[in-house]
Amino acid sequence: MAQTRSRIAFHDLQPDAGSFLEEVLAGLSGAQKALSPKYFYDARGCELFDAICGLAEYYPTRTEMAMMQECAPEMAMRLGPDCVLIEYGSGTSRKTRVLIAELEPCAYMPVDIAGGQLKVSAMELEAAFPRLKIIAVCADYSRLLTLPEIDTVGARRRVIYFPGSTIGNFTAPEARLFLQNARALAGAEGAMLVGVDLKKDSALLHAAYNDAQGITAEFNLNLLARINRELGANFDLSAFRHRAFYNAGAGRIEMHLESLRTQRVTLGGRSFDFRSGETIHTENSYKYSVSEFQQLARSAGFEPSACWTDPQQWFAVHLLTASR
Ligand code: AVJ
Repeated sequence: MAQTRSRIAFHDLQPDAGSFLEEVLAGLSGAQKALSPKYFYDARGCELFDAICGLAEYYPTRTEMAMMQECAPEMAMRLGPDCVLIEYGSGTSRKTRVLIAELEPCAYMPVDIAGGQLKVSAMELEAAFPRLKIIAVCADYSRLLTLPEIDTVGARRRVIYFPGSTIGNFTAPEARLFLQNARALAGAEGAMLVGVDLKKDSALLHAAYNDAQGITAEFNLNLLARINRELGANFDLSAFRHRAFYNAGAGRIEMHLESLRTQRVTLGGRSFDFRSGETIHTENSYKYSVSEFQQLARSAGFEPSACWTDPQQWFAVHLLTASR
């Protein structure tokens, strides 16, 4: 019988439960309570986010997917042969498939904080691309400065794919630092493909984060359910509601969880008081015009070398190359 060898390597660099607790305690201790959106993605959170991506109101996923189907050949041509494709926040790797088919990278390195989904997606990808070498890394990419096995793949060029406008989770200074780190990791010949949601009519933005079915609300509230499950907190989910709005001055959607009454929550031997109407800030989703994002990229040591947008000007994909 023919021997089958898996071409998937899996590295677990995931932050431990202790750092989750510490971050949650610190986040609930400030004047404006806040939690990091990276903690949305437990198994239920991944499921809910996938459902969001299919919502009629949530235009980014299908818009960027259509752009990839149309523009991936040109992207691949510009990037050239013998690339290693690194993806931050790979999720289901659905958009990446289009790019992989055109680019034919010598290896694909998906990086995601959600280990379960990462494993499943890597196996599905292996079935779809039998010759592709896959090195999956479970990690918080916002803190990643090196990648395991990267020197063994023999690539001419490192390409970091960061679709979905996930970069919008960072404030401008955080995004600059993140891009600088990505620039350092990608090296001299490095390139980056970044999907960025464009500024647009605020009613459209509002609808995308306040869907009629309430899936986004469930996604937001699942963060409290996760903290109850994993950290033994006692959040009463019926006493919080989802709030999302466009903050035009800051150029971002903000998601919050609003306390519907005065209440006290206990967690890790500490207690946290909420006033009625007080919120926990759970996510920023910054929107950038093409020139705003290009300026940010330049400030981080990248040269904007191409940019694609959809016909409605809702979404942009930027190709950045390392400037010397
Ligand atoms: C995955 C961060 C790009 O900000 O649009 C979707 C997450 N939050 N609906 C976004 C999200 C609420 C999404 N990103």
